[in-house]
Formats: sequence, structure tokens, C-alpha cells
Amino acid sequence: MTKAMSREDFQQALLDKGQYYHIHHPFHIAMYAGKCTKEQIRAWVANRFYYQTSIPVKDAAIMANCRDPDIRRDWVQRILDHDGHKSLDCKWGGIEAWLQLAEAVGLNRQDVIDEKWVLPGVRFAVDAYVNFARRATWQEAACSSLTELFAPQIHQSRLDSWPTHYPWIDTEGLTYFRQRLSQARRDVEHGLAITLDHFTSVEGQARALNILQFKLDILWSMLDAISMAYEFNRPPYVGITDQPVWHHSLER
Ligand code: AHQ
Repeated sequence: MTKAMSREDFQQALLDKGQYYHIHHPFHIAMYAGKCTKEQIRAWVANRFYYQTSIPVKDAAIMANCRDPDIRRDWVQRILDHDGHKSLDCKWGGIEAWLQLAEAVGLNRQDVIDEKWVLPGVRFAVDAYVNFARRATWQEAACSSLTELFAPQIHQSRLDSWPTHYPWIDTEGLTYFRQRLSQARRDVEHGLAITLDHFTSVEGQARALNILQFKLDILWSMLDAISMAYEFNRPPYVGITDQPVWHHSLER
């Protein structure tokens, strides 16, 4: 009969998943090495906007599935971090900061808001995350946010490398990465406690590790789609048209 891991060993098993984090994706490695073109940086910013605007929707789904007000009181902060709130010192949240990043890299603000450049592969990966959070238990969805165990390092790597390698980007545009350094650490402390407390059986711990791998796959797949289009020059419908004909949003 296999025994469940101790709390410490389970936490280490979650941390060991960091080897699959998208900081190791060739597109990100090229980015930190200063090898991205302006077009590739712009494509990454415009596509990641869809992920950023989906995070508060994902977090609202988690809250909708959670009947514990103590958990909701903590979790709501994630929504405010992204959407901002007039009652907060920083009434603009991360989504506005990301739009400032978009303008700093030379993108048209409205095009980014209109998701004009969001690739199908990016949209499907992000939608898989939001839809998972809608139907999973709130504890499972909290566990899926634990890729942020590895996020402070990735934000710092941009703050360290972009000013040197991409001097054409106004460093004011990097505000989002600065904000996330502390927010990610706070969020992941809460998400980790929920995960370690909830998944205590052999089956539960295996489920949690599988959920974390699912989220790692989402982040990796987003960069694969961006690489196909902007590194390997094989955007969707290549050879048929050079126009972005894929659907931009079903909401319209
Ligand atoms: O900017 C990011 C962010 O706000 C979040 C929320 C969190 C979640 O709930 O899944 N994950 C996450 C991440 C953000 N930035 C990514 C990056 O590479 O800049 C990393 C990503 C994550 O590690 O999940």
C-alpha cells in the first residue's frame, strides 16, 4: 500500500515541477538573451494580454465555486491586483500596466484590447485554463495557480535583461513585472497552503501534481503557438493568406 508523501516531500514534489516551467522555453531563453526581434516582443506582449485579462475571470470562477468567506476574502485580492479599484492607492491594476507595456513596445493600445493579434493556440490554451477553473473544485483550481512558485524569477529576468537588450522599450513599461514580484510571492504562499492542506492522500497528491503539470503545459503551449507564428514563420493559414483571418472573439 503506497503511503502519502509527508507535507515537506509533497511540497518538494511540487517544486520539482519547476524543471518544466516556461522560463526554460526556447522563446523565453531567446528573449532573455536579447535575441528577440521587435516583432517577436510585440507578438508576445499582445498574446500574453489575453492571458492577463483571463486571470481575473479565472479567479472569479474560483471564488464562485468557494463557499468559504475566509478564502474568498484572500482570493479577491488577485482580482483587484489585475482589475484595480478606485478605493486602492494604485487604482489601475495589472491589466492597465500590461497595456502600458504594450504601448511601450510600440503596439496600438486598441488593437491589443481588441485581441487582434491573439493566436488560436494561445486563446485555446488560456481558455482551457479558465474553463478548468470553472468546473474544477476551488482547491484544484487554486493548485493550478502554483506555477507562480516559479514566477518571481521570470519577472526578475525581464527586469534584468530587457533594459540592456531592448533599450528601445521605455522602462516605465516594465511596471507590471515589478508589481508581480511581490504579488506572486504573496499569492503563491496562499495557494501553496491550500494545496498542502487539501491534497493529503496518495490519490490527492497525484491529482495535484497532474493539475500543476496541466497548467505548465498551458504556459508552454502558449509559447509554442507564438514560436510557430513568429520564429518559424508558420502562422495559422500560412500559404492560404498572410492576413490574420482566425476568429478574434466569439463575444462579438
Ligand atoms: O502575470 C502573471 C499572473 O498574474 C499570474 C497569475 C497566476 C495564476 O493565477 O495562474 N499565474 C500567473 C502568471 C503570470 N505571469 C506569467 C509570466 O511568465 O509572466 C507567469 C504566470 C504563472 O506562472 O502562472
